[in-house]
Amino acid sequence: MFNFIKEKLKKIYSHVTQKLHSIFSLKTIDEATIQEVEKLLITSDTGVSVTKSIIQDLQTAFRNGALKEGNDIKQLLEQKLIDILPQNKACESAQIYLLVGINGSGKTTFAGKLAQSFRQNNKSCLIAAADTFRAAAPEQLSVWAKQAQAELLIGKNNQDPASVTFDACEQFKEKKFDRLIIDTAGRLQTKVNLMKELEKIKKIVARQLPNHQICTLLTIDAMLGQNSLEQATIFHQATQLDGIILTKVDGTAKGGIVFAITTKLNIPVAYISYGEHIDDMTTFDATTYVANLLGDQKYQSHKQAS
Ligand SMILES: Nc1nc2c(ncn2[C@@H]2O[C@H](COP(=O)(O)OP(=O)(O)OP(=O)(O)O)[C@@H](O)[C@H]2O)c(=O)[nH]1
Ligand SMILES: [Mg+2]
Repeated sequence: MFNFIKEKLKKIYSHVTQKLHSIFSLKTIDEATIQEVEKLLITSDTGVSVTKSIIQDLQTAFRNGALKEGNDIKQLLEQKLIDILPQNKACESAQIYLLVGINGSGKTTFAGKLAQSFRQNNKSCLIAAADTFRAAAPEQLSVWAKQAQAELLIGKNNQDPASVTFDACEQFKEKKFDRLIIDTAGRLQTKVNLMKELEKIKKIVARQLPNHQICTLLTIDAMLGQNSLEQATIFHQATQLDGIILTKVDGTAKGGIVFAITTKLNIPVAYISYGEHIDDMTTFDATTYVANLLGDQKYQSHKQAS
């Protein structure tokens, strides 16, 4: 079933990019062309208010004679999309990374990828398995930790996640690690007690490691589109997010959600996660992201490439 949805999304993706490309190659354009762009932006989940503002700018430029052909639309659209995105300065000097998000949004996978990127930068890393809820979670994390050559701290079955975090902070200090990644259990934003648990984890870190910057990152599954806006809003209220990790960017047309989230909540996208290989991640760069969205470039999974 899931594969069916995935395939369907891939089809929408290629439909959007194909349509955009045919618009960009037009030698003459009219108001209807701009309406077509509007439809495609909405399809890719860019959101109504962002789309409206972009379309107004395109219409004004068209009426002033500044847009003559498809390529002019492309240039302006590209620039507008890049300008909307806030600069990615999230977590530049953080040592502690707290990963939060709904079930299955890609936290554990990203924990492995992040640890790998630290290793590549010669930073020693401890990963805390603060998901003590799902029995298979530590095992899954240990596979990633092994690959990234990171140390892993596993809590006891049903140990309070805040208590695992406490132990991790102690070990982090004692063994003088450079980075600490805390992987938490997936939770629905509507579960108040589970959201409070995140607050508790943050308090422990702030108390145990007061001189270290903590970066709270929310994993957003790019395939979920507009639903993610509500998730981000509530997680932000509960935990004061520093950045978004957009996951599963491989093969979806729903990447437009980034514009809706960043404009509404003013939280930067910090990372892009785009596959199941440990190297399938990158820090967010607006120009590359927009090129990817418009189909000029594709985040290439290392798995497919090898
Ligand atoms: N294609 C693709 N799949 C991904 C990506 N990130 C994660 N996945 C897959 O999505 C599924 C869920 O990923 P997890 O990392 O376990 O997600 P989680 O947020 O830790 O899940 P819970 O701990 O259950 O809340 C797994 O099958 C992953 O292989 C990605 O960037 N691209
Ligand atoms: Mg997990």
